[in-house]
Amino acid sequence: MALALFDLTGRRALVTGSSRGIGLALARGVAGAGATAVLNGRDPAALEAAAEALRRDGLAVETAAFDVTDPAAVEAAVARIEAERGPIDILFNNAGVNLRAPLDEMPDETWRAVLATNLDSAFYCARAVARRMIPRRRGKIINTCSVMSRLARPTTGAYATTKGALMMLTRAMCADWARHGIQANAIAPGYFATELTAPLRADPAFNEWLCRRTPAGRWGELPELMGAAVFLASDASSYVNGHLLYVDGGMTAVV
Ligand code: GCO
Repeated sequence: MALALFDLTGRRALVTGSSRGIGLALARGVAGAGATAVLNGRDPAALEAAAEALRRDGLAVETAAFDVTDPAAVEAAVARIEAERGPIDILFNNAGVNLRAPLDEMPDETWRAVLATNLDSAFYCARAVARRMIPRRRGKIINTCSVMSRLARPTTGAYATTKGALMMLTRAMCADWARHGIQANAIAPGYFATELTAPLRADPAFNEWLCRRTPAGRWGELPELMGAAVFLASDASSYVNGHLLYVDGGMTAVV
């Protein structure tokens, strides 16, 4: 009985920013639990390559290339997916960039780019999908937050600000949409081995600090995010709303 709660068979999950990294891991996780994963990014070729990798593992996957920072493109893409393929039962707002600079050196365009990709996109995508979930009286929205929803470090001011805001947007989605049968929650990763963190992993001093600062004593591996994704995307979390689930090796539990 309990395992059936995690079964995503027949569900469609749109995962923004999923041609690589955390987004692709989230997509692989929910597809592995039976969902059809819809991969999103701006580069159709990169999307197709990622989709092929999942298909080779026998997973159900579709692609939808659109710019999540463009509200008109988001609305058109969501409408097209629902019209041509079926309802979006699960939305992962995962698209994100981290452009690092001290705040006093950060150009306007860098600040705007990080806020648009990490925060505006989550609002645009959630609004478009929730408008269609509300009449169905069911839906799952999972936002990719971060340990930086609560913690900052030098040069990550724009990124940390968006992840803190995304934590509050998750709670606001709960406030507005829980009554409609929608659960909006967040996964807050710690430090994982991805392209986005490659420069950090290449720095011996940062590596040494990270392994000391993290109780698990190591970087996270992408498959370690899949369980949280399936849990928050499934009926197993039907009474969980507005929650930030840290997957961080214990980092936010200690000083
Ligand atoms: C950094 C890292 C972090 C991680 C992740 C941690 O510059 O400190 O890029 O931001 O990417 O967000 O959860």
